[in-house]
Amino acid sequence: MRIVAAKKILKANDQLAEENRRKFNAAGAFCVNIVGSPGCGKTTLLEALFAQLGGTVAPAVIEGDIAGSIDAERIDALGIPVVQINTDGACHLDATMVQAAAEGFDLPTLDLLMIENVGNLVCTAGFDLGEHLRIALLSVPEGDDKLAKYPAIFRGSDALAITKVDLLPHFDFDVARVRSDMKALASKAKVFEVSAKAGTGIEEVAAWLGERMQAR
Ligand SMILES: Nc1nc2c(ncn2[C@@H]2O[C@H](COP(=O)(O)OP(=O)(O)OP(=O)(O)O)[C@@H](O)[C@H]2O)c(=O)[nH]1
Ligand SMILES: [Mg+2]
Repeated sequence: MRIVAAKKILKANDQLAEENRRKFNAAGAFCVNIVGSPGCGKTTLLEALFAQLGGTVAPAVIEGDIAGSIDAERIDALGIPVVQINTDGACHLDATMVQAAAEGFDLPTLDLLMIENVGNLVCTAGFDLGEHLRIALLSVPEGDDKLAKYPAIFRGSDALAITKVDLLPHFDFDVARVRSDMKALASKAKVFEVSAKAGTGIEEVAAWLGERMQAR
């Protein structure tokens, strides 16, 4: 009985996610769902990407956090429209939350809507938000075994950004293992090696994002 109820919730979420996607398509806004563990570098990557993209796109951000507005304040400081969602304990965003948050934007004026999901490698995997792309982040300090241990989130992603690669000299992190695990889980996904601190790999992510926006 409980399993049926959970399936119903997921089905309702999928329907709403499709509705969100239709709205984003109609408005010409490309939507990206950024997922990864707490502290893996999601907001820092967003900041670096926006610096790289400069004025070439009109972006906006939906920030998902259990509490507070720290990340939204960081995006607001860049002069980029942002809506903060507080999930009050829920460990992931869902399509209903994104629908409500998107009402805070004038969608037709946007090219790129970035959603920073709640930091979580498990629960975020099951919830389509209506995005066009999902980018998963794995930071070097988390360890190179995470794709093997938390496969779902990586399997459904269009790209993997290995973040904080400036820290590689300090950790036993095998990049080749992560690349090979990602190939097994999502053979078509792009893999980037990124350091927002050192500014490496950001250009490649921005270029790929631009290509995917053009291709849609
Ligand atoms: N060394 C290094 N540190 C980084 C890099 N990117 C982010 N950090 C640090 O990692 C910490 C967390 O970064 P955030 O961008 O806030 O991480 P987040 O994934 O948005 O965190 P939550 O939203 O809380 O889940 C901060 O102390 C950053 O300065 C990087 O490329 N290299
Ligand atoms: Mg963040």
